[in-house]
Amino acid sequence: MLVASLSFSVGQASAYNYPGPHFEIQNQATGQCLQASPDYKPQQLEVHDCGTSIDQDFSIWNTTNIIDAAEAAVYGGGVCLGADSTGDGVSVGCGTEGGYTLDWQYATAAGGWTPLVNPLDGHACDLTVLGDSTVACMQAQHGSNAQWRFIYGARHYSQTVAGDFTGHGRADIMARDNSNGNLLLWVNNMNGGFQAPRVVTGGWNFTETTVGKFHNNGRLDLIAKGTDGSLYMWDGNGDGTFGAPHKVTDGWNFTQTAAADFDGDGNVDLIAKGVDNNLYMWPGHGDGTFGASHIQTSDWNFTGTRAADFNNDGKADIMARDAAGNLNMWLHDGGSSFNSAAVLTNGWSFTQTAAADFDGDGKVDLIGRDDSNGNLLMWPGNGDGTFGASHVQTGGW
Ligand SMILES: [Ca+2]
Ligand SMILES: [Ca+2]
Ligand SMILES: [Ca+2]
Repeated sequence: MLVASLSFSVGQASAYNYPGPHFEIQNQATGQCLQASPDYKPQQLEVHDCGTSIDQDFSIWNTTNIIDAAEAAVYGGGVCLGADSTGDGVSVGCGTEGGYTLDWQYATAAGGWTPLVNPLDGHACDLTVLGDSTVACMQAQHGSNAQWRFIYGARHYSQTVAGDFTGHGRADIMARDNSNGNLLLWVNNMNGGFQAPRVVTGGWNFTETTVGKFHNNGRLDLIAKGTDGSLYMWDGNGDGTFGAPHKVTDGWNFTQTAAADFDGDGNVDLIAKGVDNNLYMWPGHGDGTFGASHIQTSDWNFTGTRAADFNNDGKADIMARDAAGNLNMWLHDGGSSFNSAAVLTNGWSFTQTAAADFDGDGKVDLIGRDDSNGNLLMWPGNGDGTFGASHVQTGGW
């Protein structure tokens, strides 16, 4: 039986009116966050990597409603998280079309792991992941699979990517400013820091933002998924600016898009996870186009997939987080596949990760956002698939 209404009464909620604090809702077991699918009205909740979508940015509205902040600008009242929209126990959604009650209750202090509680009967109404990407609100579910938390704080940036966009030998950082939708570029200042950000373009309502030298001309290009579901490419000019977008393909129903040369032919390829949980690879042609995909591996139960040559053997390696919170690395086996995963570290509570050489020593480094405080950290690469101790690059990410 699905719960029809939940009362939202987090302690400080009454202090806020929309647009109050923005946050994401993260599952403890998977590390993934809820997203209000833009494809359904009323909204269906889906599960994706934290910080990867503008539709993961929720807000509190007049103390009782949690709304999709991204949709609020379009629909005024926003999209709430609420009761069952289909009656099939698989999806959870609510909105103006269904007349659902919009009340929620969040029982413990903000940031803690807890089930969501139904105030009508006192039972926990836990948002539980069913399958790969849908969510059910069910009673009497407990354990880490049912534990969720709000990631509060200065979640200012999303779509974080990195690479040497300006051709000066050290990696720059690019990310979306969630407050206004601008895509910003922080150029490496060659001294351990970055220049003040410059606006690359406005209206960056794209997801799956990925960078790669897809044209073999030494310039980094951008790839991203539009709100129409198509995948687009912006050819890089090599100076931090880009040409007009052109479509790569329709219907990019994939997540965790990453780019690197996986088959060793010198052309940058794409990998991404399908809704069937397979990890696919599209071989690049070196001219901004790609060949037909093949399944690289099945059962890709990982998040935050990133790719780069982490051990300096000239072959692209893969990094991703497993459901237990371990950060794993698959080193390229030199053929067309990968060695078995090695655990780099456990307790990986970082998102917005990007891999590039920031300090110019020829070894790929890593940046990532600490979800507990919004700091962006940097781990210098050792060039052998391991990393040195992290330092805080900046706060308020
Ligand atoms: Ca290739
Ligand atoms: Ca490698
Ligand atoms: Ca480095």
